[in-house]
Amino acid sequence: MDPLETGQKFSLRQDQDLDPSLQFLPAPDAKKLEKRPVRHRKLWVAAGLVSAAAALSLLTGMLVWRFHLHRDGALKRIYVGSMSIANQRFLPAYEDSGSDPFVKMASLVSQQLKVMYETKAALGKYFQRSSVEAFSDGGGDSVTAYYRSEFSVPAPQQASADMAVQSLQTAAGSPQSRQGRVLLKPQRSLNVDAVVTRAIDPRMTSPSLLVKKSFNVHVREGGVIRSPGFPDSSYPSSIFLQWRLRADAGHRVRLDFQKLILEDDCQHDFVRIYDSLAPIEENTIAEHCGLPRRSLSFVSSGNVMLLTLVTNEEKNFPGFVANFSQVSLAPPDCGGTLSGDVGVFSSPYFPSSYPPQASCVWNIQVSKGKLVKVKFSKFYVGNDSSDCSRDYVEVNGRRLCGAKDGRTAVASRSNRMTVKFNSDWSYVHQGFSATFEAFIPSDSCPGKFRCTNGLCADSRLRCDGVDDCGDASDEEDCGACSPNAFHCRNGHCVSRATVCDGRDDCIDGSDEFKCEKSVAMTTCPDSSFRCRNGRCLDKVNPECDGQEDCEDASDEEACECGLRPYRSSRIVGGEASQEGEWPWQVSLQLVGQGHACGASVLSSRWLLTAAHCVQDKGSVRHSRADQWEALLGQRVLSRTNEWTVRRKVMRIVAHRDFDRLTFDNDVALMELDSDVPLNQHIWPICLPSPSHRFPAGQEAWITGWGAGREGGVAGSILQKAQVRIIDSSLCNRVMNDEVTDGMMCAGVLKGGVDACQGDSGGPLSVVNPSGRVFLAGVVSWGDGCARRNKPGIYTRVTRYRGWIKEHSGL
Ligand code: 4AZ
Repeated sequence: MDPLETGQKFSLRQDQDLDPSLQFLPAPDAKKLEKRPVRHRKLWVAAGLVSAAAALSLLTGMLVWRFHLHRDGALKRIYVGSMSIANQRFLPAYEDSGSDPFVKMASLVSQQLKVMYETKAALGKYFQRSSVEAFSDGGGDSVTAYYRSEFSVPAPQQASADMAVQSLQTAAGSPQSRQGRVLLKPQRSLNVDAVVTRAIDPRMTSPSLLVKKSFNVHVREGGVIRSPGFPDSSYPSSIFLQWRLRADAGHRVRLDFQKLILEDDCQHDFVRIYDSLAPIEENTIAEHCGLPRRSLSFVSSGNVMLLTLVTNEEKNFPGFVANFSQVSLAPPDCGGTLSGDVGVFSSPYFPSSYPPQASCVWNIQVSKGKLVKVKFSKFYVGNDSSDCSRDYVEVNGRRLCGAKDGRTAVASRSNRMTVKFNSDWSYVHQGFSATFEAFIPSDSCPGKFRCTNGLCADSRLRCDGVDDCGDASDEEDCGACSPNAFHCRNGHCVSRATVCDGRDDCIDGSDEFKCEKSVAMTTCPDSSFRCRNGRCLDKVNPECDGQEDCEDASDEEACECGLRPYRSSRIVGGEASQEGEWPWQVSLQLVGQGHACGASVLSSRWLLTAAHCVQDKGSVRHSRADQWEALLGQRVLSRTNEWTVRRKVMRIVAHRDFDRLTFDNDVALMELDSDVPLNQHIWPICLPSPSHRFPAGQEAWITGWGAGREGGVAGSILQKAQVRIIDSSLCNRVMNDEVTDGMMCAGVLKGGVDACQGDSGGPLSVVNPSGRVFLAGVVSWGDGCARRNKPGIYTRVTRYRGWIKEHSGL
């Protein structure tokens, strides 16, 4: 099947209106590539090279001429635009570019454009042709046309041509809009209300784009769009695809990306979303590449949206899958009167991005005698600028914009407050979520710490070494804890009454470390997940599964881990891994000696490895941080590249109860000397909660540069192999009862697949049903490698979750 036509629920129709000559380059003639007898080979090779070079230069020349340089050194300049036409009713046939009404209307629009361009000296003489690509229902009695116009402009005149095109911009009601109407003979004229025309993004007309396709999608019934091949193969290179999404009149288009993983560099591969059916820069809603962190959910301002995908480099990335639907034009949460002494409100469609051209006003009124405080728990509104002139929130006349942390708050001087939200034409963000509450001026922080700036901070965050107020007033006067307070390991002071109450009051758990079970009343059973507020959940593996199961959402916190940007996915019995397949894999290297052990990335600062890797052996001081370097983002050890990161190790924390004889507690943390950038090649793996279950039989992956067979040598390409978790009592039977509670077994009992020397410290990775990867184990030991009935033994990470938190804060 054509990979460009897979996975689409809607009917695909390739538009004819894109330049057909841009679709495919001629395939090489296979016969010419046939082998010749040996004695003539040199001659043929020489002749072949000459003719290939000639053909190549001819082809290059033609392409350059075709796409850029015309006869007189003029450059092809393409503009795209939209035209709003009043007094025309939208016909369903306008969605079909082959229909008569479409063709007739398109011809009128093209004529109108030609006349418009001819009014400008800097344009008329260079104009070549226009093509109308689509129409949409403009609401009321109006139709919007989307077009593309080609000019052949001498290089020095380009800037003036761009300006002339911009000066054609008209808006409804402006004096120029009437000009547009009288340009054609009255009986053939279009009543043009507004015109926007802009130079097209040059990345979309690059001569290297071999395939260009357009798809028309009506979003009424909802459905899915996938990039070609998703999720089975990576998307092709050198393509330009666009999906024109239309909703019914009186509705908006909503597009929710479930996954989007493209190459990091937006100059090469990107998706762009437009609040229009033409790729007009001014109507850009968002552009994304790489692995975006924020919400990827968009709503249009009207009933159309354009999604474009441009790819360029041949690289191995999965692409995207997105759901589309339509929502009613009136946002459910845009302005109104808010009364009562406490409440919540948010930007339209939050947590989706707000639509362009939105404007909402909330009037908050609390009881007489009280004041209003509005606190923004999330705030991503436009870009930070001094005047906040584009997208902004205005509170009591003061504008806020940009990204703000959850401590942004504004208080009123009366019992009323007005909050306005405004978004402009382009580039949207996630928006805001806010709470308001009434307060009595003298006690503005009931039960909390009052910061000098008027904000209220959780009392438990006082003196924790972190500026929680924003003005650091919660970190002032932080001496020792008062006599009746408990001193947490992280420096917090909490009430002694909270020690061993089953709640993590210190935030680092240290008030719950040394508690008798009977005292810790709300400790959860081993099998259930404990929310931060102490609630026990019976759901299996609720952490980072995309559903908030705890009231305090603590099961979905810190869940950026375990995602693999690349789709496809010296170990014995393994195979070579692909670029970016195991972005948490680290090579721990002894200075001057090279690779010695594996490790896993837990964060931009911390790695997890095996304690036995960092033990001193006689005069060899492997426990010293300065003996080690960590190599991250690497696949082929001998070949570093632009994304490889080498870091010195600042600190090693080996488990103090590591037993050199039994290998019990074989776990160690390494702190890097500086943060590493997290990207498609370096990404943390998820740490499982203590209750996380990895049942026997579950598939897991081992990875490393260790020996390819018992007694063998280390390899250069990162190897991967699939194993299964093995039941502990069965494992103990075959391993002479040497497997402790802090260990787990994985492997293939019939032998042949295993970790081996040099893999130690590396990850045993388990992929959960949603594709997120958890660190089940750390490669620890075994009876040889890959022997029958001798599985690999791994440090059981769930057992050390508290220890990791205690020593790294993660
Ligand atoms: C090692 O020496 C080693 N078969 C690691 C894992 C295993 C054996 C040896 C498991 O680092």
